[in-house]
Amino acid sequence: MPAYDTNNIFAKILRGEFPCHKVYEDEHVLAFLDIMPRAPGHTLVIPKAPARNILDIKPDDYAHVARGAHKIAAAAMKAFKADGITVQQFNEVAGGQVVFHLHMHVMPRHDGVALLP
Ligand code: IU
Repeated sequence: MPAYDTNNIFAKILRGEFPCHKVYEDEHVLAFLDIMPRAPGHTLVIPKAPARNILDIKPDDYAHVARGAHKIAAAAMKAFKADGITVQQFNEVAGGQVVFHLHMHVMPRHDGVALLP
């Protein structure tokens, strides 16, 4: 597996070198709106720790991301009057990953409404 690339776009967002629409931040994670949302309120939760994906991250750092997604899911249910939430996380090219800083997708869902491709 390739090494973590400190110039990936989410690393730049963490360093404040690239803008994002921030939804939540604490000591361990940052959450921001996806620029190509697959559903209204589609949010990405990323660790502040430099980790390429689940194959690279320390278990405690992954737990921080899961905790962040848990918070965002509850808030998004209310904010978007959602009927459900989809949480997704892709790893390596074969696993559908495009940006190589670990991120969890949190997508509010509504009955009968499909995710955008
Ligand atoms: P992935 O398959 O989980 O790695 O997809 C990356 C996601 O990051 C995808 O949903 C993009 O719309 C999203 N994204 C973003 O929010 N901001 C960016 O500057 C870039 C990608 I590049």
